[in-house]
Amino acid sequence: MTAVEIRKEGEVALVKIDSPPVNAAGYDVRVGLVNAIQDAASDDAIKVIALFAAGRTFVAGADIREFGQPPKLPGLPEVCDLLEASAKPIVCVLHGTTLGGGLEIALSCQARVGIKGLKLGLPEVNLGLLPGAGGTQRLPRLVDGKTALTMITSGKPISAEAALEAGLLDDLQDGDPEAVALAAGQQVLDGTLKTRVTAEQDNRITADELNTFRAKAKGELVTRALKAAEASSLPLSEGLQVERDLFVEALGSNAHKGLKHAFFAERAVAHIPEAKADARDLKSGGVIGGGTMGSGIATAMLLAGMPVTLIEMEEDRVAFARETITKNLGGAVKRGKLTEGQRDAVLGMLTCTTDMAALADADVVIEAVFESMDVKREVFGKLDQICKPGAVLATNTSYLDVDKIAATTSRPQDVIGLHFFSPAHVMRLLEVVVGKETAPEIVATSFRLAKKLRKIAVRSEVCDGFIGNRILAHYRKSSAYMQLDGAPFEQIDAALEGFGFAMGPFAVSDLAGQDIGWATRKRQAEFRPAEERYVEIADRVCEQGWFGRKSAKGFYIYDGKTRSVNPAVAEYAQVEREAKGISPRKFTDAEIVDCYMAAMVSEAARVVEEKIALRPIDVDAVFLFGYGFPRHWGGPLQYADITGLDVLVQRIEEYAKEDPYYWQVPALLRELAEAGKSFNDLNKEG
Ligand code: T1G
Repeated sequence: MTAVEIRKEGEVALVKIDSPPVNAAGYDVRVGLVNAIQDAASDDAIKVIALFAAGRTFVAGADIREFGQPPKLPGLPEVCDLLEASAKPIVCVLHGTTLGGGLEIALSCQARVGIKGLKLGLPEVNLGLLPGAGGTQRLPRLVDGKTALTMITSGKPISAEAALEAGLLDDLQDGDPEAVALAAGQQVLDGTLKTRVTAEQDNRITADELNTFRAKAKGELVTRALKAAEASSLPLSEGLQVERDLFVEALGSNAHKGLKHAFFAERAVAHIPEAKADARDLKSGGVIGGGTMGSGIATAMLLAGMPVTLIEMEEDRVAFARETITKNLGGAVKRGKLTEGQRDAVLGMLTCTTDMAALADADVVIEAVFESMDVKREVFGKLDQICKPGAVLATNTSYLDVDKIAATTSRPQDVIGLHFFSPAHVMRLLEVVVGKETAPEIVATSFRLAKKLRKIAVRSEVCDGFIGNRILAHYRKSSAYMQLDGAPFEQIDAALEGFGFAMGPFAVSDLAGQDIGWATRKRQAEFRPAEERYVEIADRVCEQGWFGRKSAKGFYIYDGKTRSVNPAVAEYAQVEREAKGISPRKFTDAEIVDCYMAAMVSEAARVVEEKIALRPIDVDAVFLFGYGFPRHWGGPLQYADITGLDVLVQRIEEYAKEDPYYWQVPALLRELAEAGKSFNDLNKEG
């Protein structure tokens, strides 16, 4: 199949791009476009060219997979220049999600016709880039400055209606792209559809608009995009050169590497060994437990259009669950995601009861009760009796052994872990924990459920804490060790927020509730190896009943919207240092980040080594979509590749001189470093 075809209808040359899945402007599409335009140009019978695409969307951008590869000419800028210079008018018909390089192709044509449902945008900043094929120069010549600058700096798409109003589209039609293209070609011929050469239009960004956007610009990415847009006041060829230089600069940035990796992480995790298994029906759902997690899971199912039966032990808990779900849906109304009418209709699909028999016909049942093995095994014993054959029986445990839970049923092959993250109707990550007996169809069905709930599902084997919490349990210790060794906890939080985390580890534990970590530490105390360092500061805090935000005091003191450091914490640290003969030392922010990240990478490497995660990119996805990992770093193992695996080995060996038990170089990390390979090489092996 050729990526670009040309068909001539009278005086109209129909040029069709057909390169699934999203007609990305890869090398074949670019060469195909050049050939087609030159063919039409040299055919005297042809008076107008109509460009459109097959499939679900017009060009959704440059081919992101080509970035970082040696450039293959013609590049997209050259293709756009050719389209703009065409002596015969080119009308471009846009449908689906016309983004980035796809919109730049359209901007270079002499007229644009949209098809209803179309979205148009320049999302390059989301990839740590900026439009690199004329978007920052040609867009301001077709629409007002504010619209242009908003699209370039926000990366957000606009609707077809807004594009028509802004003059980006010259017409908006309904129907099949090819038919619309032919009609548009004839309208150009009969003069009912006006054409114009973008290069001949004046730039419409004003100095005031530029200053306004500069004043509110956050971060290097937006500042760079604004610098390019500013050059649109120059003659087009000069402005294009300024844009190109800034684009090449961005292409080499770590932020681009991280954000590109994050883009593919979101998609790569769907490639699982069980993908081809027959997924089962998912019409209705059941939830056991109406606490924060259970109610959140029920809300996510309702928002996905699934009727839900929620079970609670007592009537007052039943009422509390319905109230919580109603509040969750109220939030969606406030965010404009749902109308009040839709909320009421969705609530109509909810049944809350104490009668477990009501779960008999549910296609999937998710247990979200108290995190105790005994309680969960009791629940699964009952589900085994009640649920219909073939129902998916899932546990939302965040730590416990899924195999042990499955073993209480006569159908362990139908049991799986579905680990949601709080709030479950908002957080995008879903860890799908596959037990020894879990059938491939149940895994495939769980990934289908995730897609239905608009979650990013990541496959995990069974281990204590699965992928995310296991790694968290390890690297969190490093922040406690640094605190005991002299770094004030507030400095640790600030250093990691500077690195890009939305919140530092101490603020996160205050938000989650210090009592949860305390209970875990107490549960683990009898199993803690003697050689493992243990920091008691957090225990001292909890002994005061200071559990964080929920008690307005933890490591921080919370007074309304303000937060201040709890001075008692530094005293507990000093007392423990003196007791253990530790002389405090100063840490730089960089040392704090290096240490924290080395701990995260260490355990992440072990999770890949032990095949708990399928690939390194799966670990990255877990942290990007469930643990607030800064997207521009692409995840802990992408960070490791950017930092250098040999550098991390050296760092861990350095730290091990002080604490050889906690700091051990994972075999996989050493192996890759010695072979000069990266974690991304393992992703490619897939
Ligand atoms: N390049 C390469 N592959 C792409 C791609 C792209 N631009 N867009 C999507 N794919 C793959 C994706 O990895 C997946 O593959 C499959 O297509 C389906 O995607 C010079 C520099 C278009 C809204 O940023 O936002 O142009 O996993 O699962 O949910 O100025 O894809 O099946 O193997 O996401 O329906 C600018 C990126 C590029 C748009 C469709 N463009 N794509 O969403 O499907 S930079 C973008 C999207 C640029 C120029 C610059 C979405 C979508 P696989 P999907 P979807």
